[in-house]
Order: sequence, then structure tokens, then C-alpha cells
Amino acid sequence: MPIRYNYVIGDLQGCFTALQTLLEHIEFDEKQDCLWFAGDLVARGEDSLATLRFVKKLCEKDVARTVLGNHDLNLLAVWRGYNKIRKNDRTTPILEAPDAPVLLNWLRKQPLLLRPNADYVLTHAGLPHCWTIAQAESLAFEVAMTLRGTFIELDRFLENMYGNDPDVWSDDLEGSVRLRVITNYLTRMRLVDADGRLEFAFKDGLDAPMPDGFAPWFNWQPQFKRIENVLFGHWAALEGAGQMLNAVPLDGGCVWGGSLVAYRLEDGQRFSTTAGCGLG
Ligand SMILES: [Mn+2]
Repeated sequence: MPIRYNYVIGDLQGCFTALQTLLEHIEFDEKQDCLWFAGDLVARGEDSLATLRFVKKLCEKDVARTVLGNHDLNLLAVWRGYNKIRKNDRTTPILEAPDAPVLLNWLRKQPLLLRPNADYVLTHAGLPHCWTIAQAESLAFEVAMTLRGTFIELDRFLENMYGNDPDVWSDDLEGSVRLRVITNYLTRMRLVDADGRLEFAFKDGLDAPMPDGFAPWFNWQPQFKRIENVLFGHWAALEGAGQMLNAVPLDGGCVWGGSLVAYRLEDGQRFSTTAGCGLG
């Protein structure tokens, strides 16, 4: 049967009930529709374990795909012993589940960038203006190949993943540092400067004062012409809404009491739950 609709869904953060509500609302039919998730499948919501199992099952049926977000990578780091669970994260049930190795080995095989169709690119945080789409695909693939490699490769990556330095892209970067910078752009970025330098502290909305020289990544004119729209989550303060040139925000801040958002690629229609879970 041909595909009816493609829906791109914002950060789940373990909000399992909101996801079920949203899927009912859009009348999701796995025989006809495809789902694309913007990452951060797990963290603070009421049931990260059920969410992860559910998304994995849909992906294995080939009716959904997901990119990785910073919270997903954080969970992998906790699993492998390179971080502690954050105070408000509810991911312990995943780590203690009998199927934990299956779930986490599946999670580490997910990409950091997807192309739902010729007009769209999906990553968790967005794409900096200093990269071409082809370059972003190639760099995202470098990280993904490391994540899905041997445990030695995975552990070396996770051990070096955290940190804000260096804060700007350079083609000369190598090894673990290169992978860290790529990961920071694809999973943590909000503000950058004209050179693409990352700023990590700002998490507010677009009305808030921003540090001098910095602006939201999607406000800078791409250095190489792009025809694609970038679908992204991560930035809850944007509330999964707003008109921006060639960028589509999807994180409605469900876990913070906002809403879970789905964006239909065929006609640009937005759907959302009326109330978030407000657990954050
Ligand atoms: Mn995030």
C-alpha cells in the first residue's frame, strides 16, 4: 500500500501517554503512515521504558525512524558507565529492564540525521549555516558509525563526548574531539555566531536577550545555498511553533507542560496534544 502521510514528531522525553494521545489524534495507521522522531525519546517523562520499547517496535516494523538527541546519548553514556543519571531523569527502569541490552544496542544504532524526503532534513538540534547538507550528512554518519561500532569505539566516543570545547567547527578536527563537536552541533545547538561558534548557556525563547554576536542557528543565511527545510526538536522554549525560514521547530515542551507536536510533511499541517504531561 502506498504511504498516505509522513508525520514528524517532536521530543518525546518518555511522555508515553502523550504519544498515544497524539497518535490517536492524527489517526495514525501503521499500514499507511510513517513516523519520524526528532530524538530525545527518553528522559523526564512518566514512562521512558515503554516509550523506548514502543518506538523500537515501530522502527523494526519499518513504519517509524528516529534520530538521536542529547538525552538519548546521555542514556548510552550512563549505560556504559561514563555518566550518572541526572536528578530528574526517569531512565533507571530502562537500565534495570531485562531487555536493557537489546534496547540500548538498538538505540546506539540510530542515526543523527535523516532525510525524510528530498525537501527535508531531520536532526535533533538543527544544522549550522556553515555546513552544506551533504557535509552534514557525511559528518553525522561519522558519529553514527562510531556509535554502532565495537564497544571499544563506542566507549571511546562516550568517554570524550562531554564538553563544550572546541566551540566552533573546523575541517581539521580529528578523532574524539571532531566527533564531540559534530555531536554538539547536531544534538545541543541553539545559538551560534557568524562563524558558527556555539553558545551553550542560552535556553530561552526568541524574545529573550541573547549574548552579543549570537543568534538562533536558523537565523543565519546558509553559506551554501539550501533548498531543504530543517526539521528539529531540542529547543522547548520555541514551543514547537513559529515561522522561520527553512526550519521547522518540533519540540512543544510536552514534558514541561507544553504539548507534543506532529508535523505532516505532505501539507505542513501541525497537530498537537492539548496538554503536556507537565512532569519536568
Ligand atoms: Mn535535546
